[in-house]
Amino acid sequence: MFSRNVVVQGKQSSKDTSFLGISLSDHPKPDFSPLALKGCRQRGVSAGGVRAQTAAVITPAVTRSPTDGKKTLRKGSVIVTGASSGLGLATAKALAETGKWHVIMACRDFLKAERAAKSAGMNKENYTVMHLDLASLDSVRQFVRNFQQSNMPLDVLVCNAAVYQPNARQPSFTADGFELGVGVNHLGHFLLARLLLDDLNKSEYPSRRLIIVGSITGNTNTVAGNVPPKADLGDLRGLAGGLNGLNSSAMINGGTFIGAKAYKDSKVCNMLTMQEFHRRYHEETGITFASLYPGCIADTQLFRHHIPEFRFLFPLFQKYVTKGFVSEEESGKRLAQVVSDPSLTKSGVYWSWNKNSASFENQLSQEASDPEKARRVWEISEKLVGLA
Ligand code: NDP
Ligand code: PMR
Repeated sequence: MFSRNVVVQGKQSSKDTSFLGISLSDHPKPDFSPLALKGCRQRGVSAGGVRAQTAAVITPAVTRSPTDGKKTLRKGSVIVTGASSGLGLATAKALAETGKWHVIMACRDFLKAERAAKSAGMNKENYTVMHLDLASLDSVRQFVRNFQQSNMPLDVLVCNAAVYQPNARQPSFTADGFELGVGVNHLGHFLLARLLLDDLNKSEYPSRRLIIVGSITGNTNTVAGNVPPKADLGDLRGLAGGLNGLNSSAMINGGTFIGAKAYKDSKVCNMLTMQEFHRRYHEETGITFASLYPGCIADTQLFRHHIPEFRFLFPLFQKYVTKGFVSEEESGKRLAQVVSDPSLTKSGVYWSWNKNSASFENQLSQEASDPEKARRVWEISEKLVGLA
């Protein structure tokens, strides 16, 4: 069902800094401008599915110099959702600074993203801001069309954006009527990733990756995951009912609305979705599917809806009590590693980092690694976003 013109996949050692013997530091200055790329390839995205390609012309990832025959790898092209602050911005900055990546910052607030990139010192030639509001499926589809029309290649997609409403007493909803936390964090990203899978598959880049940011707080096999309210998707009756709070609950398990639980449930969906992608598509596409817990970045805007006292005390608690605190900069380096490190090509993995900031494959909770639940979340989600 799934065909790819070129499959370039290799095993790398952890010390390797090159893909297939191609120097990553030998980049020609890439030109992703629409004019330069126009006509580089044809597109074949079907409604959320991936379909066999017909004579697609691909932006080559590797070119050989006509004079000395030396191979060079073009700049990688990576979409990062929610790159206007916190982890997303730090990751965009870390990748852009290498000079080896062009970052498409997929953000709902264009001006905020531009300002953030500027104040982070990102060089204009290393990023493009494109509008994406994950709280609207129309916006997700429009983003995909815009991206495809730009004719930029897609080598890595990072689903990072999130909302967290710990103090909301009543649910709020996306444009399509889904509870906001799960609607943005899971359903918007689910549609985005499905629609862009074909583009990832077309890329000739040596390592293509789809990364969905998870969290420790969705994993009940940890202390953090046992702080109430705990994640629990139950029998998915609320999700199956559309999370609209009218004829169904706004919560995945069908229970009463709790903002913090909606966020944690959405993170479980993120981690289940990554694994389901892996099971369905890794073997035939070679794409690496991964999730991660970047550490507790306790001073990001994720906590903007918490009371001021919490925002003051939480970073101190994480720094001095749990010692789980990481800076935005450090977390950005971690996610950038999952995007580009040649040693992190293993698919289906949930990455974490130890006290020395070394990455390791972490264990997910029973619920966050339940294949039957993952399949059902996938099937219900594709109905909700209009793919099935
Ligand atoms: P931030 O609030 O700093 O960043 C979230 C980003 O998501 C912002 O850019 C925000 O845009 C964007 N966003 C929110 N809603 C939408 C939407 N409807 N459409 C498009 N973009 C949207 O939080 P963090 O950086 O902390 O969070 C990033 C990721 O890290 C999340 O997936 C979170 O779950 C995860 N994470 C965070 C941890 C932490 O300790 N902070 C720990 C574990 C995981 P805008 O700037 O316009 O608001
Ligand atoms: Mg948690 C023991 C380690 C640990 C870690 C690594 C985190 C991470 N937290 C830990 C423990 C505890 N937290 C304990 C013992 C408590 C009770 C005092 C506690 C409380 C707490 C609150 C109220 N923690 C929180 C909150 C939030 O509102 C945050 C949250 O759940 O956001 C969804 C949060 C977090 N703790 C973390 C991390 C990473 C978060 C936030 C972000 C996230 O998971 O995305």
